[in-house]
Amino acid sequence: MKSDILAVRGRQIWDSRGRPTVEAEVVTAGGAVGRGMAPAGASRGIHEAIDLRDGGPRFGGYGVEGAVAAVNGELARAIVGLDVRSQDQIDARLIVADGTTNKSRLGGNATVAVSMAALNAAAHCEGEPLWRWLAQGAPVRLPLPEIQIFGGGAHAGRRTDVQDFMIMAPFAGSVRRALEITADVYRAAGELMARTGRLAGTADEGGWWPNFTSNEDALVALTQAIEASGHRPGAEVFISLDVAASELVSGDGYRLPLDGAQLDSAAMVERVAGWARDYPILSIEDPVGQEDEAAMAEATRRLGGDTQIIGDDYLVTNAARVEQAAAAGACNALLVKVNQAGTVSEARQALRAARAHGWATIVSARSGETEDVTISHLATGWDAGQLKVGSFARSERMAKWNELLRIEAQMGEDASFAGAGALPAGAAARLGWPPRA
Ligand code: 2PG
Ligand code: MG
Repeated sequence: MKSDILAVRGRQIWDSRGRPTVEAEVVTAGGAVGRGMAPAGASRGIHEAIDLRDGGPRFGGYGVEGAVAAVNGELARAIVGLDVRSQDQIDARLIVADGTTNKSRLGGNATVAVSMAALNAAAHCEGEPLWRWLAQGAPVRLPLPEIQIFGGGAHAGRRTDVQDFMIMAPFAGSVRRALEITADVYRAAGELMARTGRLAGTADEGGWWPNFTSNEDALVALTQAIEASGHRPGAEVFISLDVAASELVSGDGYRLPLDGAQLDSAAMVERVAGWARDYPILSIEDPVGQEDEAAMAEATRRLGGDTQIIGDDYLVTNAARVEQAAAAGACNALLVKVNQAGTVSEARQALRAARAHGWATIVSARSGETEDVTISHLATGWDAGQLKVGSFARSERMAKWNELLRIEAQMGEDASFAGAGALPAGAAARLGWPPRA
């Protein structure tokens, strides 16, 4: 059959940090080709699929020769001959071929590249844009972007303790408008940094390098930048934080060097709650560490009624972990990173589990990225509601935002923007959503 997988090819390419990564191509008997490129995290969860590296002296140990060999050998043999449109079956074969619970033998970077390549080949085979192939005729919305303005934490030499200072424009009405608003805020923030003698370049994901005296100082600057851009903070533009608190764990508490603070779990929740009270914050990711479930539940109880509480390192795009979190009352939103799971199908299962609990879902890039735009299609075709890709600079980021503009154009008159409707119910209600008839 034309849709049968004929060949799988793997090669080493380079990511946005200049480190090696895995690219895979899947070719069908009918000549359809799909490509997938593995991204890489810097602030990784302990339960993520393993990013297999060669170690040793070459490329600082970041080599991926082993993972590439797995693509060309065992993984290729596992899926050649399958119908490229049967993603579940393909991914099941990849999982069995690896044989471990965390893809540590052949590498989550190898399996995710092959899985995404097969997905793209299936859409090509059907002659459809990927988002439409994924939607299978169901109505889907363009995602609300979550875009970084200052990048800190593990992505900027730990110059702030909080990792991502982002914005959201839930009332923008379209992706096109949301990106225009973001461009205004990003520019205003850069000008503010220059004017105050704090401009020091950009961080790993393209956000302005954070030159601040405290974490709160960054919140003040971001609120000022939103104001200076001409868009109203707390009315049109809101702040979204990724605290990435697993990176701050020290002893049995949290160390925030920039604030000169050592906090226990309760005080950490208190600190984040204080920021949420004093600034127009609509969303908070990983407010506490991945192993601090009781504190995650407490943060959700305190803040989740009107704020999105996202689990990233804590949930690692894993359906079973979503179930466990829901039972514990922790989180009301899931970050979906395909490479945390290692296959497209497992990531989709996690998304479905989150949705079944009424949670919001945010498809996300990693801090190490490539020009691969698959996630723009996943966020749309899966109707995830939100997309997080880092900042508004550097082409590995802009490629994803620009792809959303193309998808918006393909939808034409039917284009619908998720906006405030993408948020968990309490956060949406705070914004007056849904509007009363
Ligand atoms: C995160 C991501 C993206 P990393 O923590 O959400 O910002 O970072 O890819 O380094 O895990
Ligand atoms: Mg995160």
